[in-house]
Amino acid sequence: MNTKWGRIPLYVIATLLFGLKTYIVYRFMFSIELDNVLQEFILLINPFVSAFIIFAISVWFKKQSRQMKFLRYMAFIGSFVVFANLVFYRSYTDFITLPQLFQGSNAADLGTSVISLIKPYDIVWFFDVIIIWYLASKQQTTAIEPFKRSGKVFAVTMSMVLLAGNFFLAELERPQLFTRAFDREYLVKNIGLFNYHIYDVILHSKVKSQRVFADENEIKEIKDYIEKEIRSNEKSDLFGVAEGKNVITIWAESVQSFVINNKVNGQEITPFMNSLTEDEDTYYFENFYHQTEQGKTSDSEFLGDNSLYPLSRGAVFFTHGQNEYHGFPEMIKEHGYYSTVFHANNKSFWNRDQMYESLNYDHFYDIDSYEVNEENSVGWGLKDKSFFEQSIKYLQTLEEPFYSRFITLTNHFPFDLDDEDRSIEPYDSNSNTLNNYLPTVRYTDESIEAFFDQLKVSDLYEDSIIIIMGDHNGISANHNKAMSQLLEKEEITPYDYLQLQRVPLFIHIPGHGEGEVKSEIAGQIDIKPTLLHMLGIETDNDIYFGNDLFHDDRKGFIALRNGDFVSEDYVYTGEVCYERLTGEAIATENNHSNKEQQNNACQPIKEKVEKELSLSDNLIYGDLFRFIDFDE
Ligand code: GP9
Ligand code: MN
Repeated sequence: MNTKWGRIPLYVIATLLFGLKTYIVYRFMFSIELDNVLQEFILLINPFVSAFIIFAISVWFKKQSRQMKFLRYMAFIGSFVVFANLVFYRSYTDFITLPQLFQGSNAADLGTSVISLIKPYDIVWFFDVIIIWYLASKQQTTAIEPFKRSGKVFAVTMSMVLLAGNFFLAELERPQLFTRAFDREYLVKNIGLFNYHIYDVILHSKVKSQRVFADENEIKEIKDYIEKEIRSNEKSDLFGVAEGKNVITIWAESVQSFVINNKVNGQEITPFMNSLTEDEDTYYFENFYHQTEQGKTSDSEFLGDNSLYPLSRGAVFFTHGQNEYHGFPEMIKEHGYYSTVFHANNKSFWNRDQMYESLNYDHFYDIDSYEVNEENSVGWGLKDKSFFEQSIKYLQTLEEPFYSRFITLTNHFPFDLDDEDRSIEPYDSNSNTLNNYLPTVRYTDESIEAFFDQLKVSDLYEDSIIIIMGDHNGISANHNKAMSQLLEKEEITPYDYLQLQRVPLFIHIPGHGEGEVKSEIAGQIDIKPTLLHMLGIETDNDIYFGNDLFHDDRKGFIALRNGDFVSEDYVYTGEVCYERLTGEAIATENNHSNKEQQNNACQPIKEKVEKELSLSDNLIYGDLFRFIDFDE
C-alpha cells in the first residue's frame, strides 16, 4: 500500500466502508420514517460517527498486528450486529432489544424462521468486512510505526466531538430523547444502532438489578394499605350495569377540560362533547385529572389498564414493558372478553407492542392496519376521521364481548390541520400552539361524533358502553399568558395550572337514562376499578390504587405523579396548600404565620400521597406481580 490511500490509517478507511454500509441498511432496508432534512442528516452521519468511535480504539494497540486484528474482528462483530437486526427487523419490523431476544418465546419463534428470513444477497452486507479483512492482513505484514501521541489525541478528540455533535443534533431534533425514551425507531434513527444497543443494555441491567433485590414481603404492606385506605366493601349502584357489554374507550389526544362548554369567538369548541354533558345516558366527570408524566399517552394507558401510577422518570411502558401485570385486559379475559387497541402509529412507539403483550391484549391494530396517504394524513399521521372510519370494519369482525381502545392523533402538538378540516378559526393570542389547538380539538370532537354515528349504523352501539377520556394536557405552562387571555383571568397561578390538568371523562351507557354531571374529584387511576365493577367483575383480590367512581366511599384524594394532589377540600401544588373551591392559598411563601394551618390541612394527605406513590413504584421496580397468585 504505497499509494495515497496507504497514508490514510486503516481505521479511517474502515470507518468509511462500514459507515456507508450501515447507512445503506438504515436508509433502504429499515423503513425508518424521515420527516425533515435534519432527520435525514442525522441518519446520514450517525453510522459514520459510531463506526469512527469503534474503529478509532485501534490506535491504542502498540503492535501493528494487534491493531489489525482489532479492526478485523470489530468489522465482523459490528456487521453481525447490523445483520442480526436486519433479520430481526424482517420478522418484527422492530430492532432487537435485549430482553426480547432472551425471552423464550421470541427466541424460539425466531429460531425456526431465521433461515427463511436470510436472503442469498445478504452476503453484500459483509463486503466491507471482506475488504477490511483483506487490507488488514496486508498491513499486518508491512511494518508500520505505532500511532504517535498526536494520532492518538486526534482519534480520541475526534470520537468525542463526533459523539457530542451527534447527541446534540439528536436532542435538538427530539428533546428529552434519552429521558423519555419513547421509541426504538427514534433512538436508532437519532443515535444509531450501536449507541441504541448500549443504551438498551444499560437500561435493562438497571431494571433487572432492581428486580433481583425486590422484597416479596412488600406485597403484604401493599395489600394492607389497599385494604385500609382504598378498598370499599360496598357495591356501587352501577355494579354490573354493563355486564357482558362491549367496552369501547376513546383516548382523546391532548383534550383538556377547559374546552368543554367553553366558547371561542362566540363559537362552541366541542359541540358534540358539550351535548354529552347534558345527555341522559352519559355521566360527565368535570373534576377528573390526568396523572401522567414523561410517558404521556402511554402513561395514561398504564393508569387506565392497571390502576397503578406511572413512573416519575421515563415511560414505564418502555422501561418495564416486560414485567408481569394484572391489568384490565387480563382480568376481563377470564370473563370472555377479547381486547384490542386501535392506533395508527408504528407499533414500537412507546414500546406498545411489547407492553400490550404483557398486558394481555389480543390484538393491536397499528399503522399497518390502515391505509395512510398524503390526503388522509396531517401532523402526526392519519387524520382522526379517517382513523375511525377505517377502524369500524375491524371492530365489526371482533367476537363479542370485546374491549377496545381507540387512540386519536390529530389533536397532537403542533396541532396542524388542513384548511378543509377546520370548522372554527384559530384563536388570536401570542401562542400559536393555543391558537391552533382549538380548531384541532374541534376536529377531534367531530370525529368522535361521526364515530358514534358509525357505531349506531353498525349495530354495535346498543351492546356497548363508550368511554371518552382526555389522555393528558396539550397546552403546557409556556402558554400561560395566552391561556389567561382565553380564560379571561388576570394570570394563571400555580393553582390554576394544576386545575388545568383536568381532562374530560365521559361514561356513556346507551339506554341508561340516569346520566348526570359528576363533580367529585376523580382521576385516571380510577378507571380500572370503575369499569370492572360496571361489568360486574369483583375486585376483592386485585391490587389497585383507585376507586370506583360510582361509589361514595373513596380515599378522598387524587395524586399527581409529581406529588401534587387534589382532595375534596384542598389543592396542593408547588408546596403550597390552597382551598380547592376558592383557590385561596392557606399559607403563602410570604406569610409563614399560618404555616401550621397549612400543615394541618394538607400534611396528612401529603403523607398518604407519598406513601401510595412509593408503594406503586415498588410494585413496578420489583416486578412484584410475579409473586402474586390472583386465583387463590
Ligand atoms: C403516539 C401518540 C402520541 O403514538 O400516542 O404520543 P404522546 O406524545 O401524546 O405521548
Ligand atoms: Mn397523547
